[in-house]
Amino acid sequence: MRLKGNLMMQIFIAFGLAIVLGAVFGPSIEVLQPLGDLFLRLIKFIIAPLILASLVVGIASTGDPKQLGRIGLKTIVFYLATSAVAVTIGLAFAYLISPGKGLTLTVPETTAEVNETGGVIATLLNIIPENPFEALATGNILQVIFFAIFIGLAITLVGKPAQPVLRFFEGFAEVMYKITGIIMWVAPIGVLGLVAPVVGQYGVAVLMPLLKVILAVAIACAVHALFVYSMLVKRFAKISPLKFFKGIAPAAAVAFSTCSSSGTLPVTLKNTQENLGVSRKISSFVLPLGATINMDGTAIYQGIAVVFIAQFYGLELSFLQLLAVILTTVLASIGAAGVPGAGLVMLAMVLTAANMPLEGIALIAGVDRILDMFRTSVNVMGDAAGSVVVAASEDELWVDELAGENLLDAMT
Ligand code: DAS
Repeated sequence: MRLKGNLMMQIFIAFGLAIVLGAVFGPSIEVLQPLGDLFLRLIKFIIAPLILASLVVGIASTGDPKQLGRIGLKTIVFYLATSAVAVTIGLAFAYLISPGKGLTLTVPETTAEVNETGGVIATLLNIIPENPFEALATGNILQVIFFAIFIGLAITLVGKPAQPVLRFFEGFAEVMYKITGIIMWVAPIGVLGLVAPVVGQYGVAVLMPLLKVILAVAIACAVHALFVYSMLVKRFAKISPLKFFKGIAPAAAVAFSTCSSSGTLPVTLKNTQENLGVSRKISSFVLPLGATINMDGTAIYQGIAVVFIAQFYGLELSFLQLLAVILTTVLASIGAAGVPGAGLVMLAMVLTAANMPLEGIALIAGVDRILDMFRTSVNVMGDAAGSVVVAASEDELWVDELAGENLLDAMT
């Protein structure tokens, strides 16, 4: 079942309704929260089996280790490069808008549990699962990817005797895609249940002092997506930016509502395959990797948050400190998981690396959920742009064939 335009329309109507209900009923609108939690749990429960099945099939369909290495390298280079550009855009907008200048804020107690995310080495080692079934049970995306790659490669090495195993995973993947399609019917209700309580909780009084930060993050995210991704998909995949953004809109909307790149994965997989023509092999490898190690929106947020905190405390950031911010942000995004609030935890690492006061986190933690909506949306669009560009470079982008179908679809 294709994500038809009317589903997108329903999601946008749900957004509008959520904002109105949140503004009118305030915090009491949190009665809708269970609808959001229901949707979030539904898409989370299919992530691990969906990635396992689609990635095993994807790898086994060629199982060429050389191609796999090439795809992996292209993916990682694309993600690190766009994250470095993103944090630089964030820093630029922070100096342009100066959200921290002349602000008087009572610094609330630091409520955010700022536990360190592992370093890069620990993160890379942690990719190898000690128990693959535990990785599936706990939804450890990177470990599931590792497990799936090994199974896929081993199926090709074993050859004919392993065909029943491949057939099983092919059927399992079809079943998981069908379940994803069914769950997407709940998306509009889920969006309503996730967004309305957030709007109801943040009265204007809370938002006003930090409105400049929210605007800085929103504008920088929009500029990054509209310029960087448009240029990349047009230049390297010959896809029109309008088609790209229209194709990935459902996933961006789910990311905005759930604040979880990993949670949005089933929708990102579906959108890139069905609307943008990315092959299952490329999408099921590049997207789960991106949901974990690629966070352009978060990188933008780090740049803005660091400058905001420096300005609030009247600190001047040296060039070396800015360089430390860029490097730590790019590396820290590898270690951060695609879950709500990951960026706030990363901010602790970035502030420490830039020798800045950790208390600054308390200044911005209050509106983190709103900032997380923008950054997660861009994270997911960045993952999708990566899958489109890598697929095009591997000649596995079938957008032309899709064009006819989409046209037909549009006419029905
Ligand atoms: N919510 C995170 C994600 O899912 C991003 C962040 O917290 O910065 O990508």
